[in-house]
Amino acid sequence: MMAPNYHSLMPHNGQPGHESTRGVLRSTYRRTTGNEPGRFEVTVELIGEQLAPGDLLGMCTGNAIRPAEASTAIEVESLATRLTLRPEPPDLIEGTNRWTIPDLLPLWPATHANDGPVSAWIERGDGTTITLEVVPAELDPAEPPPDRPASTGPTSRPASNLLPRPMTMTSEGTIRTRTAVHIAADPTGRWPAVAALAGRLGVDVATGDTTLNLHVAVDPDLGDGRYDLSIDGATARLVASSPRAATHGMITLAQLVAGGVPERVRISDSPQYDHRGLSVDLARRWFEPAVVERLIDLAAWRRLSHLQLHLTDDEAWRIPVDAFPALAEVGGTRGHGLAIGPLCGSSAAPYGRAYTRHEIARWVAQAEGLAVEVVPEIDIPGHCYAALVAVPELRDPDDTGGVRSVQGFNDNVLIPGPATTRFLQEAFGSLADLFPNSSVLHLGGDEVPPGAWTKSPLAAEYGRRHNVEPGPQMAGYLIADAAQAIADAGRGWAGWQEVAEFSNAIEPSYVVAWTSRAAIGQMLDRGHRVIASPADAYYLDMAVDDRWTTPGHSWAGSTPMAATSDLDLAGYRDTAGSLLGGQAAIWGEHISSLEALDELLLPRLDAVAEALWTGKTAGRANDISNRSHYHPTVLRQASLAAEGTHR
Ligand code: TNX
Repeated sequence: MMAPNYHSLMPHNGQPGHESTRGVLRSTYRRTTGNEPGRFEVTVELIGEQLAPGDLLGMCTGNAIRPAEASTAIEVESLATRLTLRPEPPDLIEGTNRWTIPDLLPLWPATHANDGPVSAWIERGDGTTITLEVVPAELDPAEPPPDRPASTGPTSRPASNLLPRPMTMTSEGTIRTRTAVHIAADPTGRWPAVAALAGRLGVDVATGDTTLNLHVAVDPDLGDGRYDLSIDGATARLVASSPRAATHGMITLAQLVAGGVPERVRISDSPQYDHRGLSVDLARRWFEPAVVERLIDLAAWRRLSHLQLHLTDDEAWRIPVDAFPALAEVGGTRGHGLAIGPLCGSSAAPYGRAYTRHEIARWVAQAEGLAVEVVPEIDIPGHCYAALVAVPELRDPDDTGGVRSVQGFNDNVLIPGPATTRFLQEAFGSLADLFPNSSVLHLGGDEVPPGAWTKSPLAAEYGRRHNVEPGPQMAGYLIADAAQAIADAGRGWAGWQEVAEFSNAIEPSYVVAWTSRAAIGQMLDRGHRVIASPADAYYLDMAVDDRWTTPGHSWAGSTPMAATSDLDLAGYRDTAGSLLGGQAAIWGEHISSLEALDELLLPRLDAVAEALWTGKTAGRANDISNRSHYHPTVLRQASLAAEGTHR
């Protein structure tokens, strides 16, 4: 089977198609001592043409940066991670093709190259733009090379590659490398979806030198989530407590085929936690729908149970809502001259779009067939810059707040009132329609900027009518409206941990503890059902180490494999059984390519999958990393990796 060419599925800066790259931007970062941010120096060089008076430089950086007073540039405009500069003095760049700008200050110290410029363009006086190729920022002085080169393969061959490891397994006899699975009996009808999954991941379960006849049976008495798989010569028997558990058993069988099927196998298996999730940010970056399909496959292959899709944020709105077509049309695409300008690594050219109904329906069907529940998220009441630009009537034109979110967006909150209530009903109603199989819809609720709603006349009026002080507690009213809209659609609601600040007539299905490991215990103590997604262990957008060239965030520290694999959920006091499980999260700010996505996602996602399925953690980092090499990533097929097993 041919590996799909995922390389073509991600737009790269500097080659967006409708403008050719006619210049390059290089930058260096010098650290200062202590906690003071250092300085970036940026040099723009046009190729084959001169800079002209009136030219502006636009760029997106990982960390927000601003020019110091002594620089050769003055800020014309900025928003979050976007900065537009003009030369100072204005004639500085006349008659030259180079412009060097020293003394650009990041708002906090840069730790990785991707904190610096990641996209850039020149805006000309006539309204046209020149897209610049951006060379990753260099550190000056350069970092010494690493002590040992990064490992490129497994350090030892694991006895079994299965991932996650089943709870109990014994095997013996010769290993058969090319096995075809033939269905003798399958009342669940689940095998075709699993066989198709294996095929997409490069594992051939349909042809081979030997045939395995698979008999499937369902026995609800087996207990929650359990399946038993036995192989004896040419016969495989799978007894599962439910069709979902049967799917898990079939995926285990497909993994056995990928790595080689022993003559005799006994597996008895069930998950420790019901919620084994991955959350993906589809707003900050644009991923082709096929990349999302691949992520569904990768999650299913690791027997994850949930895939959360973060579909809206300040930077984009990615789903159709009939009553507000502008959300998708305006909120889905950003670019120079559009209502939403370049942000978060995109350049001057139009970037991204909303997903279509048809694309979303494909994800829903695919996930359903593979026992993965999709948890779609619309993030309110903060993180709403894109929605507010697309639907200006949701703003308060007289709001003088100027309140800034952590990510640098001003007044990015919904204003409570009748227009917003209708908006929430329509938006969450559409979300429910788009994801008919999702039992829980996620309403976000995170990171409302302090000071929100204190300077808005409309919020004040709402406050008078509802007897609430204009200020942070208004988030609770907006969350309640959204929760009601979700309940009206017959679904449960979930939110980030901030929603626990507000009492709500409708209990959340769960809250996601995210700021730190400590938050997990705090949310349990408050009596909530909790999903553990602590940034210092399960946020896979955190860089794996402190090296300058390593991609990722560092606000929760760097998170090496062991930090992820050692998180022991059994260590939390949970007498009520309220800790439903955990969730890895990959935020999009630093996902500049599918290579970066792979580098951040794996093998740490495997550590999360293993811990949540088995409940076993500490000291497993090496073992999991070794096994991980045999499993598919976004860009790597499982079968190619498995060939290495039988050299
Ligand atoms: C915090 S997690 C956020 C996201 C960022 C992420 C980056 C959460 C509820 N809010 O908006 O993308 O950190 O790590």
